[in-house]
Formats: sequence, C-alpha cells, structure tokens
Amino acid sequence: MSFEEQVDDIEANTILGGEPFFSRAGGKIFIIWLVFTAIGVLIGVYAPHHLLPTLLSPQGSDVWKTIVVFTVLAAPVAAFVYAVSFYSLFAWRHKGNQDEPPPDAMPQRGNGPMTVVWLAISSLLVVVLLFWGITVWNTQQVTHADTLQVNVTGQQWVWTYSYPGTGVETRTLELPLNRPVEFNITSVDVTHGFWPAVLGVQVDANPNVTTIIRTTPNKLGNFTVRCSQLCGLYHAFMNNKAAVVTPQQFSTWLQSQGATQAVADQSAGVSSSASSPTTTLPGVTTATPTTVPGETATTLTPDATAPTTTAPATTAPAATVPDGTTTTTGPADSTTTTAPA
Ligand SMILES: [Cu+2]
Repeated sequence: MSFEEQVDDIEANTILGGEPFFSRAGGKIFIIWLVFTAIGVLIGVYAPHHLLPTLLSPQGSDVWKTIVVFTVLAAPVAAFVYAVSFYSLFAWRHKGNQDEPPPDAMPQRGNGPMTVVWLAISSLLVVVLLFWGITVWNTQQVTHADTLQVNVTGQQWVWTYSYPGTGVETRTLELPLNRPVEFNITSVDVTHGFWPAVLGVQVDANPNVTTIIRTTPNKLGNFTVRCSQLCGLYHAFMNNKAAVVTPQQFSTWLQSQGATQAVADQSAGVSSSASSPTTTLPGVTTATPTTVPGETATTLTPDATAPTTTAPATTAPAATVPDGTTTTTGPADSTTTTAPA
C-alpha cells in the first residue's frame, strides 16, 4: 500500500468510519482519553490530602477547593493532549523497516466543526474558572466589625509584626482563634511575599504601599510564615514561627510582649473576669462590648475605654464569633498541626 493509500485508509476507516468504533484510532484514543481523565480527576481530588498541610482558616479551605476544581476541570483537557500524543507515538510511528520515512500528510487548513467545538469548550471552561475565582475572591473581602489589625513589615530578611494599640512589636506572629484578622502589609526595602500558607492567603509586600489581606483563623495550631518572593541572599531563611491560639493565650502572650493586662485582654477579646483558664473556651468567649483594638489611638491606654472616648464605628458587637463558623476545634487539637520548620 502506498503512503497516500495508507493515509486515505486511515482517514476513511481507522479514524472516521468503516470499522467498529473501538477498532478505529478515534475509538482507541477515546478510551485512552477516558482512562487518563479518570486518573487526572482522582489525582485532583485525592492528592491535596497528601500534599497540603492542615489549613487553619476558611480561606485555606477555599484555596483547597479551588485547587481541586481547577485540577478536575483541567484533567480532560490534558488527558486529550496526552491521549493523542501517546496513540500517535505508538500506533503511527515510523517502524524503521522502510527505506525512507514516509512524507508528511497533507496539511489541514481548517476544520469547521472541530474549531467550533474547541472554541466552545475552551470558552466555557474559562468562564467557569473566572466565575469561581471572582466568587471566592469576593467572599474573602468581607470585613467584620471586630477585626484584629496586624501590621506586617518585610525587610531583608525578617518579618516584623505590630499590633496597633498595644505597643507590641514582635518577630513571631500569634493570632487569636475565630477572630477575623486584617494584615496591613508593607516592606521597607525590596519586594517580599507575605505567605502564611495554612491561612490561605498570600500577597506581596511592596515598599511604600500597604496591601491588605483578610483571613479568620478557625483552628488552633503552629505554622510558619514564609517569604514567597526571591528577595535576596537570605531569602530562604526569611521564616517566622506563628501560631493560632485561644483568646486567653493570646492575651497572655501580648502581656509577655509588653502589653498591659487591660490592653491585652481587650485586644484578645476576653474580659478580665473570664481570665481564669477553667472558664475560657476558645471561640465561644463572649467579650463585653469593647473598643476594637488597633483602630484608634484611644485604645493605647487602659483607661481609654471610657465611652466618651470611643468612636461609634469602633464599637464591636458583643459576640466575638465572627462569621457564624462553627468551632469544632478545641484546645486538644492544638498539637495536631505543625508546619515544617
Ligand atoms: Cu523576602
């Protein structure tokens, strides 16, 4: 059979018709595509359980879901490319028993139905991903009245955290459980990347710009804040210890860093009468309506909580449970999560 006859035979019978579907190249590629797609979907669904650390915030769960959805949607596309490639490689390769390689097939200048299908599927996938991304992004932009402010400053090669209104400035990050937190991030030298991965947020720290990201830690645990931008010689060592702790522990920690007890209790959202550890439950501690720390300078001193000095917008509602997220994690879980040092 001449080469032209082979090509005609392939087009007439093997790919498009003639023989039963699963005997044709198209049918075989279809089966390979199905198998590869199934493998890709299984990897997309189950690999994150083994690859991702335990996530400590709803934003982290959003990231998890996004990884799964994007991988599952990409699996059939990648599988199609691999299926055609593998089949071509093994079924249509030059076997080596001919004197010369066969000439190329006739070039394809266009294929109307294929173009329509290709464009339609691609467009649909992009629209779905765009819709998903915008939706998840919007859920992360919700602000809460009792948000804890934390100023984050990157420099070669350390992170510094300050808690406005408390006088505390540290190089370890501690956050109270179930309290929305707003990071105000900047840099004093080059571009860094603030990356508390298990909280599901990451953003660049740029000089002369303050970038805000929000998250709500909803599980206790220790983790590491890393720098995600190659920022110089010791970039790889730009790591900080960090932890999500109970409000009571947070207050105690603030005091150990120099805050007065009144300011620390106020920042942590715990009332002084609830200071006894036996009466403090993480996430369900209900604070008295207090001034939100960090929003005004009036919280700097313990006696600044007098009602006359409190701006209306800074008065938090009584409940400290921020977004209705049910707390399923108790103090006993605090040892379950440790990011690699
Ligand atoms: Cu850096």
